[in-house]
Parts: sequence; structure tokens; C-alpha cells
Amino acid sequence: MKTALITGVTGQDGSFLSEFLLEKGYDVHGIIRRSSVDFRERIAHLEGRPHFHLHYADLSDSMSIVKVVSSVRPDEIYNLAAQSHVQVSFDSPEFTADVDATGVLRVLEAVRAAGLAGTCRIYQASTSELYGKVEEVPQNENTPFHPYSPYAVAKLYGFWIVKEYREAYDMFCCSGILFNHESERRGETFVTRKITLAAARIVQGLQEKLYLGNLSSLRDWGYAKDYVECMWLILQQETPEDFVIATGVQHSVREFAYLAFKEVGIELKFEGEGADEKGVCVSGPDNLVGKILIEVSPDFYRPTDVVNLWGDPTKAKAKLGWNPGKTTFEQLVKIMVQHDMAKVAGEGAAAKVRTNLAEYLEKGIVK
Ligand code: NAP
Ligand code: G4F
Repeated sequence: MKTALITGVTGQDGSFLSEFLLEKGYDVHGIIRRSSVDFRERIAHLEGRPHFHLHYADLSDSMSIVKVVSSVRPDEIYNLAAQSHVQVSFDSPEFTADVDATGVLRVLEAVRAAGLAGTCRIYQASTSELYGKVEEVPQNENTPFHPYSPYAVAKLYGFWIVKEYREAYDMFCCSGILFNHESERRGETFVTRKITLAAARIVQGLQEKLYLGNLSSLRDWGYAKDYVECMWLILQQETPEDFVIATGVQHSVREFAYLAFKEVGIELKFEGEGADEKGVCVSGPDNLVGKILIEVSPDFYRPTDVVNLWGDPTKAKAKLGWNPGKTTFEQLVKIMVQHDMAKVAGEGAAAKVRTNLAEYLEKGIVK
């Protein structure tokens, strides 16, 4: 039985990867951080399983990483932990650099300190944000990097230090340069999930309007569940190499929003330009027709924004047997919207019970 250690196990990718590796028969260890709300929603269903173990550690705390790596002695490490929100990296650049750049170095050094440099394979969660202010479209493994946010600059260090340890110490460590991948488990402040939740809330009468930033930004969006398989495949190769993982298809934020709202029965028409652009309901539930449901807010603009990400997955197709079309853009939007329609319906029902209970308590109907 192989042993894997996942940093970032509570995140979107960490949760899907845990399921994938458990299914493959791995003993899976994950690191978690102490939080005042002990709410590990994405991995709650795995806790208590015989081959799933959790350890407290933090990527900003070298000793904690050394301790976990030395005691678990993994065959494979998946370094997914990061401050992963690009906009937040402008507000917390130093923290982002500590975790997303130096944190990678801490993992590599912990492996060397444990005497595992010759046996332990390491996957580094790298990103299409490295291409940033893109110098070529679409982007492949040879496209020059031009990071365009504190997050991307920190991740660039992670990419290069992994390459350095591969060359200097002959370690099997690789970067997966993954383009955006989303799912029903995506954090709620990333644009796709923000849109699918808002569409569900608006059609169910729980939200009036959705405020977004740059609607014209272009992304290559895939399904996270498909992407974790590539992380594993990258570590099963004979020689350590870096790979671009993407669908090869590009859409705008506007297109994502149009499709997500269509999925809940609302047809949008976009009018105006830039900060004045609005998404108006042209057909759908009577109470919404004619209403402005999407507006642009400068609050969601970034000091520098990456606007043209489009991956070329040719190498991954050829060497990993990666099928970039496994889940289409349309299917991805559907999966996320259907999940959020049910989630919001549940929230609505719970809120109604709370309101009723408050009313009953007030009237003395229940004590
Ligand atoms: P995510 O949902 O934001 O998860 C991030 C994970 O990192 C969480 O488990 C978080 O723990 C953990 N973490 C953050 N700071 C930490 C620290 N100091 N010490 C230990 N753990 C820490 O991100 P994701 O979407 O799953 O992405 C996984 C990785 O891939 C990240 O490195 C991200 O930058 C990279 N990536 C993502 C995409 C994408 O489109 N999703 C694309 C390219 C690259 P808490 O739960 O405690 O916060
Ligand atoms: O969903 P986003 O926040 O994702 P972003 O910045 O592309 O980063 C994600 O993908 C990267 C891979 O390329 C990962 F490395 C990173 O960890 C993360 O997972 O924003 C996507 C686009 C941006 O251009 C942003 O300006 O959508 C635009 N956008 C427009 N309105 C918005 C909004 N983004 C957010 N988060 N919120 C908005 O209201």
C-alpha cells in the first residue's frame, strides 16, 4: 500500500484527490490547520475511514512540516496548500509569499531532512497564473511566464524551486501548471461559484442582484474532479516533468454567467460596456423579467488582472493520456448550478424554520 501526504486536504482539490487516492488503495494523510470554526465540510465524509488520517501542521511553520513528513514517511506528497485567492493576494501579499513560495521550500527541505529525497515523489500545485500578462495564446509548457499578481509571483518561486531541487538533488518533483478548475466544492468567492450560488439565490427569491468585476475576462475552465487524476498521473511517469493541464477551450465570465442563469430558467441580455454593463432578465419568472440582475462593481476589479488564459494540453494528452473533453463547459455549469439550487433550497427551508420558530417562541406557541 502506498502512502500519500496531501497539504491543502480541506480545499476543493484536496478533497477530490483524497477520494481518488483512497479509491486507488492509498493510505492517505492530510494536514489541517486549527480554525475557530472546526468545519471541514469538504472532507467530513472521509473522516473516520481506516486509511484516512489528519495531522495538524501549517505551511508557514517549518517544524510542523518536518514533523509530519518524518513521521508519515510518504511515498508521494501533493503540495496543494496555498493562499489561493488572487484578489486576496493584493491585500495579504506577505502571507501569500510565505505560504505559496517559502512554503514550497519548506516541504522540499522537510523531505530532505527526513532522508526521503531519493524515494518520495512530490507534486507541486502550480498555476496558469504564471502566464499572467500573457505573451502567447494559447499557453503551453514553453510559453514565457509573466506573473501579474502577488499570488502569481509567489507561485513562480514555487515553480522554480521545485525545478531547482529536481536538478540539484535529483529529486522526483514536478509542477502541474493547472488552468482554472471548478466544481460544486469551489470556494464561494471565486467567480464561477459566486455566479452559480447567486443564480440559485436570485431565482429562489433570496438575493436581488449579483455584483461582479471584469465580465470580459477569459478563462479555460475545467472540472476539478477530472484534474486531480492528472496530479496522480504526473507522479506515475518514469521521469519527473512539468505539465500544462487545461481543456483547450476558452470562455468569458459573461458567458459563464449567461449559461448559469439560463440553467435556472433566466435569460439574460447584457447591455452597456465596462463598468456600466448590466445583465437584464429578458425572460424567466414574471417577477424578474425586466429587472437588472447583474451589475459591475469596481470593488471586484484587481490592480492588475489576468484576462486571457487559454491552455494547450497537447503534452498532457500525449504523455498522460489526458482527455481534456471529459467534462464540457456546459456540463460543468450544469453540475455547479444543480448543486447550488439544492443547497439554496435547503438554506431557504432552514431559514423558514428559524423564522417560524422565532415567531412561535414570540407568540408562546412553543416554549
Ligand atoms: P482551496 O480550495 O483554496 O484550498 C487551499 C487549501 O490550502 C485549503 O485546504 C487550505 O486550508 C490550505 N492552506 C492555506 N494556507 C495554508 C497554510 N498556511 N498551511 C496549511 N494549509 C493551508 O484551493 P484549491 O482550488 O483546492 O487549489 C489547490 C491548489 O492548487 C492551490 O495551491 C492553488 O493555488 C492551486 N491551483 C488551483 C487552481 C484552481 O483553479 N482551483 C488552478 C491552479 C492552481 P484551510 O481549509 O484551513 O483554509
Ligand atoms: O475565479 P477567480 O477569482 O479565479 P482566478 O483569479 O483565475 O484564480 C483561480 O485560478 C487560478 C488558475 O488560473 C488559480 F491559480 C487560483 O488559485 C484560483 O483558483 O477569477 C477569474 C476571473 C478574473 O479575471 C477576475 O477578475 O474572473 C474575474 N472576475 C470578475 N468578477 C471575478 C469577479 N473574480 C472574482 N473572484 N469575483 C468577481 O466578482
